[in-house]
Amino acid sequence: MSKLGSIIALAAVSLAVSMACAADPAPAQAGPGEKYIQGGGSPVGGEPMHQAVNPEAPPMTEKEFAAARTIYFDRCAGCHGVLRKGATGKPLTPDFMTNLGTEAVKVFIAYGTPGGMPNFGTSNELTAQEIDLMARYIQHEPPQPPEWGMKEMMGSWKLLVKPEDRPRKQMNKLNLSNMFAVTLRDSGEVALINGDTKKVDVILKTGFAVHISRMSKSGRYLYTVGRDGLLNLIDLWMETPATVATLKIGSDARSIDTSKFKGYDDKLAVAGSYWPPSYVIMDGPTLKPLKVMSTRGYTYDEQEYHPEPRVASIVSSLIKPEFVINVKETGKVLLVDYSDIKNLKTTEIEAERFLHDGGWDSSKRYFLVAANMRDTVSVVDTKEGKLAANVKVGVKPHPGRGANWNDRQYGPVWATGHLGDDSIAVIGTDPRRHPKNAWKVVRTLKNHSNGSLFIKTHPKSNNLWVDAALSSDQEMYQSVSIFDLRDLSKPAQVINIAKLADIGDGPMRIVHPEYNKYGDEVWFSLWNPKNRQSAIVVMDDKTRKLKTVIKDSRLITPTGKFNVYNTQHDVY
Ligand code: DHE
Repeated sequence: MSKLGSIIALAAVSLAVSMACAADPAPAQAGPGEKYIQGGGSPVGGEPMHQAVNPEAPPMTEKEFAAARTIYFDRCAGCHGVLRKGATGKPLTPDFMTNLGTEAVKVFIAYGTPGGMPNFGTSNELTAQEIDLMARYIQHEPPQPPEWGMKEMMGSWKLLVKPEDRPRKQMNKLNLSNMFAVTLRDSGEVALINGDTKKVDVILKTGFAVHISRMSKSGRYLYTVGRDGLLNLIDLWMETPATVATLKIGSDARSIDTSKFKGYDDKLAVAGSYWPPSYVIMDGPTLKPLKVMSTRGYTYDEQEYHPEPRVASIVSSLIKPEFVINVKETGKVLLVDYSDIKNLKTTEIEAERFLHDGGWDSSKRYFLVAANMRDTVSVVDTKEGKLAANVKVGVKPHPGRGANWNDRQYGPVWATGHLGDDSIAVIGTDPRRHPKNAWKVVRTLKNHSNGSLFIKTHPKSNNLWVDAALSSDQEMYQSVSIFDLRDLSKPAQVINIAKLADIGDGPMRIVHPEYNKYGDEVWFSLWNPKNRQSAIVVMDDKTRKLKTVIKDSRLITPTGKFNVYNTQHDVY
């Protein structure tokens, strides 16, 4: 095949290639959700790495190599993988790249591909000089970031307040169960906001671009995970809630949870890394690492070796002493039995590739997880320890933890929105009493746009709230759809939350609905870039009217919000 032929062929098969995850909420330039889903900005780029040279490739100075490496980890690694063996994007191995040659590779980088590769050149995201640098860089051997084993973890572990020096009872007057832990993404902090007074009680320093918060079973301890792999353990019982331990589990991470089976309350925690690809089981009250497990291995379908299968969502079973760990690139769900971690038993379930986020059904027996690049929701039966179904849904499902309700026509259901289209897939989840509907899309609702990230309802509510935070249209990403669960034949009411909040200028993406404990308020983040005013907008669930806007100059880039009670009890 000619060189041009190779280019065209590669363009045609390149279904979804590299992108940086938006570090601020400015409109995405690639297709809806493309920028987000491919990830990007990996903190791994900051790690020391050896310059690997390929004699077949055009030469690079040490300085050029270092500059290209930074660009790669900022913009490309999320999709092509740290080791460039391909993840959701194609492999960029030196043999293939040298065969294509510098000029051809430059064309791809500059113009993108119809399959989703962004046009880094014509969009002015990279200069001609940077494109030349990158075209040469990917013809060399990929440098490997350092591993991170028990020795490094123990070296990073800080037990700031020992369990015996902590309070025996709650020392503050806060209504902890209605508190919200709010991710302040770009300041690397978590705000603890009082759900009753709507005041910011405490702001705590956490890991870089902190991602999610999860609760211990008792509701006393809050755990956060930074993208740089730094975990914080926060004791909510202290006079002023404070971090009592930290641990670095790797250099790139997204997920964390705690043991919730009877008898294991507040005993263990588990966190998953993107790099090194692994998960770690820790002592819950101290974060002392107990066991590190690699997720490197073979893809479930083609049984090809993958060197960096990243750990995506993790949930904790209530019916067994098990963590449910989702491995993205191999498409496997691991049910890890933590009752005997010296003799660890793991059930490895073949699900679907590129597992991302998901949540429990209302019975907490089935876990539904989006395999977003395969337009599928995998359903795992955690009681039987096997795959219940792979359900085909819309384009790039993204549920967060999803939404459960008892549908008047179809019985218990769980729903997800989509990044790639404006549909909302409603899936039947009760094989015992509604076998005909189980693991089928029983309804498809119409969201106001594509680009949806999160969807939420509450057992006490009749409403379903859906964002479109990654739509490319400002009116859309500032709006949410609200469906009446008593009559889903009615179209959604669409409300522009950013206009309602009226806080000034900026792109102001409206993201992540989260209910308060009582199910009568829905909180949204008004996510502006870090140099602009952001806010939390509180809506009255019943009237669908604005209740209040929480404005505080310390609320920098708020994104995820985790109500203590709802997170503790997996209410969604
Ligand atoms: Fe997330 C959950 C990964 C970008 C906000 N995100 C998750 C989970 C994973 C993940 C694996 C599930 C964790 C769990 O349940 O254990 N997120 C990633 C990425 O890889 C990605 C695409 C790119 C990246 O480089 O990180 C990414 N995520 C984002 C954002 O840009 C968001 C919108 C803003 C932010 O704060 O970074 C974002 N992700 C969230 C939120 C959740 C989440 C709010 C938890 C949802 C919930 O209700 O549980």
